[in-house]
Amino acid sequence: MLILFIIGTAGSGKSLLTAAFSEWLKISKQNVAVVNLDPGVLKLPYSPDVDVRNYVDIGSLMEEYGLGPNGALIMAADLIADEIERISKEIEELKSDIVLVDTSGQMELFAFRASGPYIASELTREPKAIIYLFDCVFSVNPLNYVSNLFLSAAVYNRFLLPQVHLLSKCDLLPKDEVDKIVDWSASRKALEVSIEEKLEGTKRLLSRNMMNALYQLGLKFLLIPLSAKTNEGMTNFNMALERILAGGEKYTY
Ligand SMILES: Nc1nc2c(ncn2[C@@H]2O[C@H](COP(=O)(O)OP(=O)(O)OP(=O)(O)O)[C@@H](O)[C@H]2O)c(=O)[nH]1
Ligand SMILES: [Mg+2]
Repeated sequence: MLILFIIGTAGSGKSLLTAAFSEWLKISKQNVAVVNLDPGVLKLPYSPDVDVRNYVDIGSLMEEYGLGPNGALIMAADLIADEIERISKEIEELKSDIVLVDTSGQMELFAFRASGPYIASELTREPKAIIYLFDCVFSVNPLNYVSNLFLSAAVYNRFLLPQVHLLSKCDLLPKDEVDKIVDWSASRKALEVSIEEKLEGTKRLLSRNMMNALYQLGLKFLLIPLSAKTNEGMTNFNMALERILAGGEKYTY
């Protein structure tokens, strides 16, 4: 069993990717299960095999403790951590080869609070990886792109798990724009040129320094463009997973 946590900024396409990739895997005859780890979601584009909303209810937390939606989500994350054994058991009983875990829109809850990494490490003893989503539309500006790189580096530092980076919603941009963002992820020079071209003043200086800091950390994030609407990039994504996580083998062993 391989557990994949889908993480990304709010609205970056985590839930739709979970839906589309699980369907894609089913067509490829893989034994896949889907877990919803977002307690605040009202409607999902898939039917989860395991749903955290069966363990915690945001509405009653808000009412009972007089919390706003974010306060309730923070409390919910701690309550999920308390239920982790039962949730793990439910996942293990599915006996799937690959499990997609859709996480909360409030990424900082999962990535930066103590409960997130605790949940990730305690959710079964199976091998795990992170799928980090860069929203294509948001990443088209080099400053946003570099800021998102920082977020993904922060996630990496928290989890220290293999991490695959996707450029989500790639159907929303012309191909040359998508290619340019992928180039930034592959070549420092390409990113540097765009920072010089597209930014000025403090933004240029900051972006350049942030980029240099990231390169100093030695973290390299090659982006795979992907669309959950057209399924473009699914094969590349799947190949990257097999390469990184199963040494080139299928997940079904
Ligand atoms: N065109 C296009 N739209 C997409 C794609 N993926 C997601 N969307 C749209 O983007 C919006 C957000 O998608 P979600 O899958 O709900 O994103 P999310 O990251 O789960 O959002 P939160 O859980 O609220 O943070 C929805 O309107 C989706 O239909 C894609 O690949 N292409
Ligand atoms: Mg979602």
